[in-house]
Amino acid sequence: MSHSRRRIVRALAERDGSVSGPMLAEKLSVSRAAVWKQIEELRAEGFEIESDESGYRLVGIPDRGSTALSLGLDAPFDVEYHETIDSTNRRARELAEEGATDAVVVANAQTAGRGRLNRSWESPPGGVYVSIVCRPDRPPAEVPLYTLAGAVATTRAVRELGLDARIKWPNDVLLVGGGPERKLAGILTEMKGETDRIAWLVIGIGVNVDEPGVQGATGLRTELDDHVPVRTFVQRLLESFESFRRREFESVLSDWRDYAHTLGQRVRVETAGSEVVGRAVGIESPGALVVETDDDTVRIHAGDCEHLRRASTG
Ligand code: BT5
Repeated sequence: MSHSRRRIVRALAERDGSVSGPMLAEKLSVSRAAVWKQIEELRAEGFEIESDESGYRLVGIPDRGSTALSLGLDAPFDVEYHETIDSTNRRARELAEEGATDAVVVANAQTAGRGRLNRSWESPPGGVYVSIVCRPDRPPAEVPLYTLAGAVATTRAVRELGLDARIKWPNDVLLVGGGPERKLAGILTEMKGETDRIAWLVIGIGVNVDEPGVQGATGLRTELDDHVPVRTFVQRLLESFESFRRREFESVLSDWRDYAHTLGQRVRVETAGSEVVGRAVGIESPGALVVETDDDTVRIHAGDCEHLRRASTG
């Protein structure tokens, strides 16, 4: 099934030229008929595979599908792909409850995508909707660091496409050049905690490709005016997230600061039941925004942030 499909496509991808059916069958210890069947299924997934008397040759990899997203991915995630799903976070939570770890759910469209605080996330077809399941052996208080890591990983992947992406605290990825702020991506982190450690964590990332029809939003295709290499984009995002897990996780804070759009701005932050207005001056572990108000310095752990206008630097 899909495991041998992945091995076949890997064997084809490793070769510039063609690979014969018998050679593939021997390499994978399966029958030639099984190879042929898997090649047909790969074609149905969108892989372009030419065949002639010398064998099979891979000439095109699709942007979507679990086999395509797994091919060449340098991170240990098991990818589950859906053309359409209600919510990748909902499915990821289900997998987490079943015991999964290092799993990723990816969809082309969502019918009930969710934002924070039960808001909805518009998820038209052709977007990037990704939810990562992991089980860090860390205290629940550190969860915000993982949200920041999701934002940094997303920002980095967008910047590699040549766009000047910036982060608005805590979890929005914006494009700010050439006009007003435009929201490109958002992150929804959900978790189950035990007293002293995280049981599971789901980091859900939505990146618009086309404009989703939400005021103030934009998409990669709109900004790039070009084909968006969705497969490599998702892979770079996952690899970048993985690199934080391998490093000292606190390093995410300095990367976040490098990409932050919020720092140095006058902000209004709405928290549960109150509002803080002041100048955003820093971020502290595990993700608190430090705001200087007229008469105090406050640390905000959760809320909605609005950029008012650039603070004067004088
Ligand atoms: C977020 O919430 O920004 C988190 C969005 C997370 C979506 C991903 S997609 C994969 C995974 N599966 C899910 O079901 N969810 C996650 P928040 O900061 O609360 O922002 C939500 C607000 O952004 C909405 O109230 C709208 O105003 C606006 N919005 C909705 N859809 C949008 C879109 N596609 N692009 C930009 N803004 C949007």
